[in-house]
Amino acid sequence: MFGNLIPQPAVCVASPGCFRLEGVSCISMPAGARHEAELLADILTAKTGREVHVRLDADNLPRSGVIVLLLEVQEETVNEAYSLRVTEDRVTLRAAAPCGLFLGVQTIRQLLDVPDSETPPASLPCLEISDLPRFGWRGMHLDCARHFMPKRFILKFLDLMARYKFNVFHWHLTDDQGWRLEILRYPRLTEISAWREETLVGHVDQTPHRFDGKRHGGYYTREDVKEIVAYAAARHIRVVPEIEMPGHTQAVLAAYPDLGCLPGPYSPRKIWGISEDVFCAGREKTFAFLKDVLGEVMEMFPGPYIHIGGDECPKTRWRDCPACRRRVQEEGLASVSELQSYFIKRVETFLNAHGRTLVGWGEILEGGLAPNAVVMPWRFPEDGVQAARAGHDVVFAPESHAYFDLYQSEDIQKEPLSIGGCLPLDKVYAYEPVPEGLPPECHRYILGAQGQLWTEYMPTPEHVEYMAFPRMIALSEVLWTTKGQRNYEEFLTRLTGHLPLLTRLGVCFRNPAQDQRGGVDNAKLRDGEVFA
Ligand code: TNX
Repeated sequence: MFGNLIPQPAVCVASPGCFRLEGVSCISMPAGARHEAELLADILTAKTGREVHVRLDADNLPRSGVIVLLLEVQEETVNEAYSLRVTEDRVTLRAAAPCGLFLGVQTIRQLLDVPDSETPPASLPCLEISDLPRFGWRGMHLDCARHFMPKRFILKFLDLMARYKFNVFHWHLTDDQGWRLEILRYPRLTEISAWREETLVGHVDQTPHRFDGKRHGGYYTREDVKEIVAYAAARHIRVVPEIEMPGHTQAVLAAYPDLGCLPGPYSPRKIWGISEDVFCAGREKTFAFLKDVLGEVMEMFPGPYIHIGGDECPKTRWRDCPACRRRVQEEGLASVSELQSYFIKRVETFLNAHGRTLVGWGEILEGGLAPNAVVMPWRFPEDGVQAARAGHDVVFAPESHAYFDLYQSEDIQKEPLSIGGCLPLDKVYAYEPVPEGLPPECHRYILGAQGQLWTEYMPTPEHVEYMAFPRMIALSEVLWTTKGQRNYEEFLTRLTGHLPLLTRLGVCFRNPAQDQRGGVDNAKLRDGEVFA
């Protein structure tokens, strides 16, 4: 263990002395790393109040007060690896790719933001770090369908992700309760599907249901998406949009009832849980709509992965639908249940033809996996074992260890209303993504894992932060640091050093030191009120 770094680097050797920022005259950078160098310059300027210049040439550098960034292609290139050497005269950050430099800059940023007790202010301790992540997919999911989250919060969230070296933002944009993405060809998605008349108050299990009587909604324009995707890219975070199908689509049917099995009318759902109203798998209209929508999604999101949901799709409507039954016959399927995999495979063919990879929740295994799909198991780790054994990439999103909508303590009277269950910090930290029983030759298919923020019971950004922090900080170490290096007690010590930083950043976190929330009036939350 060294200092307060989270996630802990692979190798870190400390030595006496420090590098003082006040003497920094310049940052030397290679062509291709201007962005990372400027980012570091901004960080240093903010710390010292003095402007730091970046320069391209590495010749005639002063003897001291220099920060050097280097891009060096090594034999076995790991893009996210970096090394950092701090001496009293010079800081040298090396990587094979700009994203490695970016991650190294995050380490420097954290050394300054969360200093250990021995390092004087505005200086870096002398050390040598050699670092690389354990997993390549270190994700955070955010549900903006159940509750719309403003753009400024998405940007703040991305920034926090970057500080803890997350690199995938899984953006849940559509669900029964709302559609959040502007689609030019289907304006009713944002006129109708993006707005619900009112929202359930209290837990869905408490009956009779009560409602708030307030219209809720919102959506992201193409301009918003462009800004968010660029903001993420500048932080080496990949955005994976999720467009749900065939289930979790009631809000779409409100605008385009022709896409359902029944004539409707439908409206965006006001309560939580699973709607039986799903896309009709029999009519061609559904697939034409999805091609158009996914076509626009691909224009907005340049990354390789498109998440199509695929979870929790009841087959009730399909059973009684003449079009669905005809499809079952024509395709020679055994039953309407097989329409699920028929649906996903058809959408995959379309996405693959456009050079994209389909990602879906564990249920896409039902009835046979689409040939090139990435599977995201959430209920059963065995889903991941099955998929990896069949040569499919897997990203775990386990309900058991990474659902941040669960309570953070057993003492639920002291916690804001949540969906239920309990996921305390130590359990997140103890998570092991590679399932037992997976043959070693299949380990390479485990791309990584991610934390989930389902927002049925999180109406505001502050509430999301409360549920995410510090659990996502624990997850960051699970995904970055080797298993053998993890130690919970020692992690808690480092985490304590991060709490003042979170406060400075305006993050409404749950303080793990006490069994109560840090700084916000709990009673308000229990009454379903929003955070201040
Ligand atoms: C299950 S996980 C869902 C979501 C809910 C979540 C609540 C998954 C793929 N589907 O629709 O929001 O549980 O924890």
